[in-house]
Amino acid sequence: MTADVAVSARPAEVASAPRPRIFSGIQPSGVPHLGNDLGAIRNYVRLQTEYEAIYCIVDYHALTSTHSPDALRQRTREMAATLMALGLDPERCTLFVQSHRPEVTELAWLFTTVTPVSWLERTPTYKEKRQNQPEDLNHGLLAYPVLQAADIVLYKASLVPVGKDQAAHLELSREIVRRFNAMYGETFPEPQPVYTEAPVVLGTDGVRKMSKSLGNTIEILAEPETIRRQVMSMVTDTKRILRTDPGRPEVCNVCQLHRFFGGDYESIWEGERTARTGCVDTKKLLAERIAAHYAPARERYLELIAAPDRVDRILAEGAERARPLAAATIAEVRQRMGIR
Ligand code: AQP
Repeated sequence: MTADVAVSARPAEVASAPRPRIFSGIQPSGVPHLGNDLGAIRNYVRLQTEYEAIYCIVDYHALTSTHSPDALRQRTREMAATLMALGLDPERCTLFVQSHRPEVTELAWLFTTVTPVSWLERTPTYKEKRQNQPEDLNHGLLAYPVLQAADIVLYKASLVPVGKDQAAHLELSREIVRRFNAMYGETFPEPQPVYTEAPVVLGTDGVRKMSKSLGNTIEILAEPETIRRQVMSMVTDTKRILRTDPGRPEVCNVCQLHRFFGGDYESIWEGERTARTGCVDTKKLLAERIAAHYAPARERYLELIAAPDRVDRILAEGAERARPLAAATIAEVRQRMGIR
């Protein structure tokens, strides 16, 4: 089993030691939602100062489900603008596009040769895709976790900030790495996931994980009116029928999300428990707070997306910065595997 790693401030005595390396990838697959931010991006931002942070917009992965070249190009840039708008600082971290460091495809191929197909066939995401999109069950979907393992260890990262939905993939990355190390000698650290305080954010349906493909998202950089509409559509405590019924904040997704917006969630929960407030009031407040919280990021996003050359330059610089790490790993792996 994978151990959850709590990552916090590094003590002063180790602050001068080389910073451990972290890596995470995010798909350029459309509009960012609250699950992405609370579950992963907040940790990207938090960890970029204390760790050597490498973040990648994984367009090769996105090709397993996006077959529109224009959409992919546009979304890749939009995701870069989103991450920077939410707080990634290219001076502090390395941010680039996966395909701009194509060494990753070589490492992924080399990893396919140590990865049993049965491991890939049992991944939950693959099983789900086999069920939901039999018309486009491409090889990339099966090999997705191999490429993901290559993404992480190409840079010899040991920590990976992700949401809990990625736990099975991460476990598979660890297995691939263990197997490689056993066959060819100790080469890679086994990557560990790092979770936020909200490792699984539920969608507006209050039951399933917030996810674009399920259409149950709150789009954090949307106009306030869209955020309001999405929050107002949220399912609350299903046992609270009448306005005068006491609510159960522990099971109400709206109340849970209040934990992350404003420091007064306990008093909001008390209002629900005593029926002093109704679900509609609590939702309106949440919508206002989410919109206000992300308003500055939305402004930054609009500025960045209006300056595509600047975004592209930052991404190109990030890919250059990653080059020596990728080259060194590939040279080492070739040597170990007998590729001349
Ligand atoms: N609901 C969530 N709760 C916590 N973390 C989440 N993440 C995604 N949804 C939640 C985390 O966000 C990071 C980026 O994920 P991704 O690249 O898989 O992004 P996505 O395509 O935006 O995720 P979706 O919406 O779930 O996409 P579909 O519906 O296409 O599968 C990851 O670290 C992920 O864990």
